[in-house]
Amino acid sequence: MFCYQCQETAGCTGCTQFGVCGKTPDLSRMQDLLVYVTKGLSAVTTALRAQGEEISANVNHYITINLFSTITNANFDDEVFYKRVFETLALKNGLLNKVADTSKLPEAALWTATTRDELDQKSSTVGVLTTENEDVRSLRELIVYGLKGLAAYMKHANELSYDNADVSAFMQKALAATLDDTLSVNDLIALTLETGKTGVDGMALLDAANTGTYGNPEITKVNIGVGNRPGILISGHDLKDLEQLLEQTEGTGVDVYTHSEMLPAHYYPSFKKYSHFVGNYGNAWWKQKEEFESFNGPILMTTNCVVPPAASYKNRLFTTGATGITGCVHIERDENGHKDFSQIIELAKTCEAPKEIEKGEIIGGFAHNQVLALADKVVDAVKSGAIRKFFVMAGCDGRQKARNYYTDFAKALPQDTVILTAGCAKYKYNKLELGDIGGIPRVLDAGQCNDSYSLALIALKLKEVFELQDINELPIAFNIAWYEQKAVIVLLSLLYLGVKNIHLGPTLPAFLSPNVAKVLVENFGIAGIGTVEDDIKLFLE
Ligand code: SF4
Ligand code: SF3
Repeated sequence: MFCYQCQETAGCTGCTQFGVCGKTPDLSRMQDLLVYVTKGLSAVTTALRAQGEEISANVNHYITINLFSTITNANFDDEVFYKRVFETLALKNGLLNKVADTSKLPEAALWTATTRDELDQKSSTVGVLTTENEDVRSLRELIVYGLKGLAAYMKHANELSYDNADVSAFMQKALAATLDDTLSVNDLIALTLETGKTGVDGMALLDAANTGTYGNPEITKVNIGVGNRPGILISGHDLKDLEQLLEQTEGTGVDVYTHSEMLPAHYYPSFKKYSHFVGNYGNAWWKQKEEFESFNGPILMTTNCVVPPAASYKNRLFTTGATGITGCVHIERDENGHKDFSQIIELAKTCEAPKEIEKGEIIGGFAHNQVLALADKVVDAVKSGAIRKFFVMAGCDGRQKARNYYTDFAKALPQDTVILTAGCAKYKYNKLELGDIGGIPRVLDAGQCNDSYSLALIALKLKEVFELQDINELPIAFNIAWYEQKAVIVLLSLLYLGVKNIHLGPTLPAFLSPNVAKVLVENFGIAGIGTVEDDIKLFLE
């Protein structure tokens, strides 16, 4: 196996024996094969679009979920990947005979198989390292990882009946392009930026889907303690799953708690009407082994990040959507999108209430609509000098010790600075007592990682208010933490929006070759992190 798609990749170069995340070599190669056949299908759909054919939403959505399933910590169930490879081949074979000229199609579009043995054999020959030139490989993977992140966001929007066929068409064109040996490094750099542009479109779509369905996030205090009834813990990013769970648990005597990236659901008006929606339990994804243990009740994983569970709570762990764990019950949607969570609810009734691990409240809900409602106050604070600088610290959290940098950084920032956050990165500092500036909390949480879009909108609005030409003239610094591929699409989107000098940590991606890293450094001022002291000095210069 060879995988270097996430920040925790072994030795900061690549997982070759076993995934640090728990991915086995067999699973890794079957995920490689799924990406390969998805690229093949995308080459076919792209050729058909060029002939003027329309591609159905079903095919678009199928491709989206394929990519999403291969995101770090989404799916550890080998069988899912065999099944999806066969289904992808069947979809592709059905479309292939409509292509007028198949001679220009890549091998991935023409290859097919009918037995598991054939899949096993092929899977060892289609991994990342099959691209020999390290710069081409680096750019291809940068694009594919960005597309994986985008796919996750599109899937959530699709669940809420929001769609954008142009985004799907681009995703498939870009996937097909990663098979094209005639593209130069410069072509691939251009495609990388176009991926960022489409990332903005995808996040805008998801923002419209979430706010259009559940209302605009508003300032909310979220309880981090527990009640005395049994509970279900829901994690991941899928708000539609949460909605269905809240509806089905109402009046059953079972409470619902959020974990990790589901925390921001509390900020949406639509979910406030549920009195059994008690609060948020625990922290970011990587603490799940201890927190799922002490929660006592069932856990529903709607998306990444799930980690292979301990035997002690495995029978309480359920997956749905793109997630999967061998041996855990997976809840499927029916043809109308309905999911039946009754077995989770029945199990919850037999469980003890969650063990209290902390008490108190955290505050959030500072997505674009809420912050813009406070715009006058914010602008005045900037003009008067009460706020000297904003620090965008969005992104992911992770288990590496080096990430304590972000807690130390937040603590060391001067009192006249404000942190803008989104994603599970927030857990490194959202429970610190950092105070407020004239009533504006010093940590403004916009929501999930996809709500980084909100932070970009806020920056664009401030640029307009202060009548600046360039977003980089604003008193905003970007110190982003990344872990998995959703952070890659957030990063590419920010680059597309013209944001310069983004610092990325705790380490730079292993998939950036020295030459590709150089392009990012020279053109966008991308940098890693140093010591807290040096970095704060640098940012405040
Ligand atoms: Fe390694 Fe990350 Fe790939 Fe898992 S996802 S195998 S930890 S690089
Ligand atoms: Fe976290 Fe996985 Fe990335 Fe949505 S839950 S940000 S790491």
